[in-house]
Amino acid sequence: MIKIYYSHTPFWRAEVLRVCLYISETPFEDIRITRDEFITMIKTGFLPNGKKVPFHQLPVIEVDNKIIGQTGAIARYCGKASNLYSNDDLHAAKIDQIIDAATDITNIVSPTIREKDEQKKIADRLILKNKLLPRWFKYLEDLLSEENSEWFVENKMTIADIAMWRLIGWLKSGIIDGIPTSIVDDFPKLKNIHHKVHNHPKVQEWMLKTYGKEI
Ligand SMILES: N[C@@H](CCC(=O)N[C@@H](CS)C(=O)NCC(=O)O)C(=O)O
Repeated sequence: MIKIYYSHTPFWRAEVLRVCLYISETPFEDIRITRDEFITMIKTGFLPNGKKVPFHQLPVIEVDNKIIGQTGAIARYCGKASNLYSNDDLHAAKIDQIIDAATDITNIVSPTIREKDEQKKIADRLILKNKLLPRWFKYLEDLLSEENSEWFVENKMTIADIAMWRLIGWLKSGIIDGIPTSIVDDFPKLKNIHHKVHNHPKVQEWMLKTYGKEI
């Protein structure tokens, strides 16, 4: 059985793994790491159960006693197990580019979360809000227009849509100071993907069961 190790948060990197397995009713163990355990893991590279984490980062999955890291790689593994990836190489690459875009977007937002200088944080968030996020959202919106579908790939929901659902959900949640809840409002196709995944009955069931509320 696949084991997923991550903090008790619905961040997209882990949530794409959990939710695709949950939707497809593929059994998995959802192991939540405490903050102290996470900090220890970063320092030592070991999980509380003594397993070695390859890049001192989470999420990781464990399969047949092997720990594997890197969100893209493990999202694909779980996507294949869930039948929410693709057997077609071109479709698979199109899914991959969305997962990699989610990583790129995360990588422009995360430094502003770690920023200690309040003035710089405010300035960086303004650039995110006015320039960088709209730019990335436009790229994604254009891909959706070209695909002529409500989904990123193959006219069906895949891990690409699930990853973007949670990434967008995070960005428009209002918890990132300076990033308004309206941040995707000018991108209707992207907004629709969030809406559709969000309202998937199994996703609703997952959120209520796991977090006691919609996220
Ligand atoms: N390249 C990794 C990055 C994962 C990552 O940055 N994870 C964060 C938590 S969301 C982490 O473990 N940070 C600790 C660190 O990098 O020291 C991936 O794609 O999975």
